[in-house]
Amino acid sequence: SLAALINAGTPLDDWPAEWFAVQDNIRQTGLLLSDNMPAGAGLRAALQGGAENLLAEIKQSGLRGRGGAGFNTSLKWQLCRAAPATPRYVVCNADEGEPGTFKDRVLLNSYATQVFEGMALCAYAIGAQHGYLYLRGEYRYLLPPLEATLNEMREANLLGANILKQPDFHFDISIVMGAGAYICGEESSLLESLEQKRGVPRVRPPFPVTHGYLGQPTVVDNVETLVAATHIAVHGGEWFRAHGTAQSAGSKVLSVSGDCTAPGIYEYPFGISVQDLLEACGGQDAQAVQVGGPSGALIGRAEFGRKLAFEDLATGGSIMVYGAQRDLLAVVRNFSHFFAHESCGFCTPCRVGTPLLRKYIDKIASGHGTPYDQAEMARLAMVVKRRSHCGLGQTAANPVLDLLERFPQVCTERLLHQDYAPFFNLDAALN
Ligand code: L3W
Ligand code: SF4
Repeated sequence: SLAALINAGTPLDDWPAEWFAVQDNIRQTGLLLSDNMPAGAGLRAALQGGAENLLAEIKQSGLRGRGGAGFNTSLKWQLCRAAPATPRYVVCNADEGEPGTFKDRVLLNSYATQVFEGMALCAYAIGAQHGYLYLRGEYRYLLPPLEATLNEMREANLLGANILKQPDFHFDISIVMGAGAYICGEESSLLESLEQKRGVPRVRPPFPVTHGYLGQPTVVDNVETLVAATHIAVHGGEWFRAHGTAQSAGSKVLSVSGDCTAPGIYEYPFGISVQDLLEACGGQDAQAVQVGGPSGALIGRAEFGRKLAFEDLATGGSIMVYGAQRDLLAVVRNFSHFFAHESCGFCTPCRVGTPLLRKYIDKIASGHGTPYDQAEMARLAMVVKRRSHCGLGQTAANPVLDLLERFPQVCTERLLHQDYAPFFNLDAALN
C-alpha cells in the first residue's frame, strides 16, 4: 500500500510505475493540443528565418505569458536579448502549484518536445546557451520521461552543440526539481531556489530579463507560453493572432475541475465565456466558479457571461466549478488554510496576516464569529492585499474578499449577534 511504501522510506523511483500513469483526459483540443507537429519543426522554421525574424513573428502573434500575468512575450525576449551581460539563460517555470491547475502537467506529459523546443527557440532569440526546467516537486514522476525526451532531442541534434548544424547555436537544458513550495512558482523565488537558496521573492525591479539566474539576464516563461512559441515559429504570428480577442491572442489551455460532469483539459480561443465553458464541461448548474485558482476570482451566476481573456477574467488556466450544494465558506476556508501554510514568512503582512485570516474564517465557519470578526477579517484582508511583498500575499486574501463582496449572505448568516451588524461597516472595511 501507499502507506507501507512511505513508512518504509522507499525512494520514489522504486514505486510501481502504474501509480504514476496519470490519464491526461483531454476533452477539447485547439490550436496547440490538436497540432501533432514533428519534433524540430519549430527550430527548423526559425533557423531558416533567423533570430530577428523569429522575434518579429512572436511580436506579430501578440503572445502573452500564460502563467496568469500576461506580460508581452516578445517584449520580454527582446529586453533580455538587449541586456548587455552574458551569459543569458532561459528558465521554464514548470512549478505548477496553483490549486486546480494541471494543464502544464499535461503539456509536460504529452507535449514535452514542444516545451523544450520553445526553450531552444527562446535561447536562439536571446542568445542563451543554457536553460533550466524547474519542475514542481510533486511532478517528480515526470522526471524520467522528460530526461528521455531531452536525450532523444540531443540525439536528433535539436539540443547540444551546433543545433541543426548551425555553427553558432549551442544550447542545452537541465531539469531541476522543486521541493513542493508554492512560493517557488513566483519567478524570483524560483530563481533563488534554482541558485540553491531558500525560495524567497526578490525585490522587482530589477526584473529577471536583466538580473535573473545568478544575476544574469534571464527569460522565465510558463510551460504553455513556450509551447505556443513553438507553434508560432512553425505557423507564423498572423496564424496565432487570428484567434482570440483584441488583447488576448491565441488560445488558452484550461484545467477544469469540481462539480461538473466532464472535468479535464480544455483548449479554447481566448474570449470564450464562462457560461459556454460550463456548458461544455457539464457544469451548468454551478452557483459559482473560481477562475484562475484561489489567487484569481470567485464569481457567481450574474457574471457567467464574462469572458476568459486578459481584458476581462485573466486566468493561468484553473477553472473550479462549484455546484449548488457546495458550501462556499468551506471552500474559502480551505484556501485560507492553503495560503497561511504556503506563506514564505519573509514579510509581516502575509506571514502574520494569512494565519489571522485563517483564524477568522475558522471562527465564522464554526458558528462562533460575530459581525465584529467579519469586519476585522475584511479590514485585515485589505491590509494583506495591499501591503504584502509579493503576488502570493497580494492575492491570498482574494477568496475572502470575493466571498464578502459577491456572496455576503454565506458569511453573515452564520454570524452570532447579527443584530450588531449595522455597527460594523463592512463596506468601509473593504475600501
Ligand atoms: C521586464 C518589466 N519584465 C513585468 C515580467 C516579469 C514576469 C512577468 C509577469 O505573476 C501571476 C498572477 C497570477 N520589464 C516587467 C517585466 N515583467 N514587468 O512579466 O510579471 P508580473 O509581475 O505582472 O506577475 P508575476 O508576479 O510574475 C503573477 C499568477 O501569477 N499566480 C499563480 C500562478 C500559478 C501558475 C501555475 O500554477 N502554473 O502560473 C499567482 O499569483 O495569475 O497574475 O515574468 O518578470 N517592466
Ligand atoms: Fe513571502 Fe507572503 Fe511576503 Fe510573498 S507576500 S514574500 S509569500 S510572506
